[in-house]
Amino acid sequence: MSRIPLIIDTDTAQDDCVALLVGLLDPAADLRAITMVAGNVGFERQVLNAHLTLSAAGRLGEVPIHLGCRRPLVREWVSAEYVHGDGAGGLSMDYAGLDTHPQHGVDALIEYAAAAPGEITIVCIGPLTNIAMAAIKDPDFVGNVKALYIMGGSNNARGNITAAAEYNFYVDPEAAKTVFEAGFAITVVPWAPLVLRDAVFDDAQLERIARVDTPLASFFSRITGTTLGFNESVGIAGSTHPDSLTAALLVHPELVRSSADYAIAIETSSELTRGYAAMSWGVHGLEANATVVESIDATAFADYLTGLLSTPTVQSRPFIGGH
Ligand SMILES: [Ca+2]
Repeated sequence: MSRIPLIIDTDTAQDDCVALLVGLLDPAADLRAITMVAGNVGFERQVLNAHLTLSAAGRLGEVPIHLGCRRPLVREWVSAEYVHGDGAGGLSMDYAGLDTHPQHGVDALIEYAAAAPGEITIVCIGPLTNIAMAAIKDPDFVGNVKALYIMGGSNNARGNITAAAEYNFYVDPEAAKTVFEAGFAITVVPWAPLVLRDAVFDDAQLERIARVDTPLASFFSRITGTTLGFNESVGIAGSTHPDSLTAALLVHPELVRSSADYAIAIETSSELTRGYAAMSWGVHGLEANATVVESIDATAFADYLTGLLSTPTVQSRPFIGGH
């Protein structure tokens, strides 16, 4: 079986961790590196969450973590800590001796892509700052990357951080605009309606995972548990899995039921609709620049993640903390 080479560009909290598990544990995935971008929770916290996830997968120290941009291109960083807490459900471990890679995340993206032109796909599950910076810094970057799988925006549907905008594009709209105008081959996994309809795990599904008697399933239950109260407060009945879905669709495109080409543009000048992704579906005379996933096999996706979490692993280091 040929494995799919990928890099995950992440603001590691909650479902980002699950997306990392897809890259780390799916036999069809060849996760070459993790690059960190400012997003969900504090930057250093995100790095710890990545280490925790590598440990949960029994792969601590095996995949390099490169630190990327610590704030958006133009704007002040906007936290989502009110949603995610620390992003790891209060888990901790002994971090002694754990290092991140000395090379900057933007340079790492450029180098990995240049070393294997046309082969590497980047799964982008945070604000697009690092990707925009790489495209600005190296004119060959766009051509060297095989594809971007981007979690962001909504397809003519509601946002999350505002009525108009989804968090990743809202935090760094200038970066998102740069990326969508750069000429990458892009697949988009939008927040709504796709994730809200097809990638929410309700109580029954979460209980099914909790019954999977593996350390990974316990890790999953712990890190997703913290957002359930917040989700309920905003009318979402369960845990949301936008980031793990994005990684899963790269590795298992058969999960996609329908997708279509769109012309996507990002709003950067309005405060009211900051970060809004206008997704034009082909009737406005605009040139398409992305494929948008419109529906997936939700049952197969839930089965896939449940199966992944059934993987027997031995944690690299034991977790400290717990209920
Ligand atoms: Ca994320």
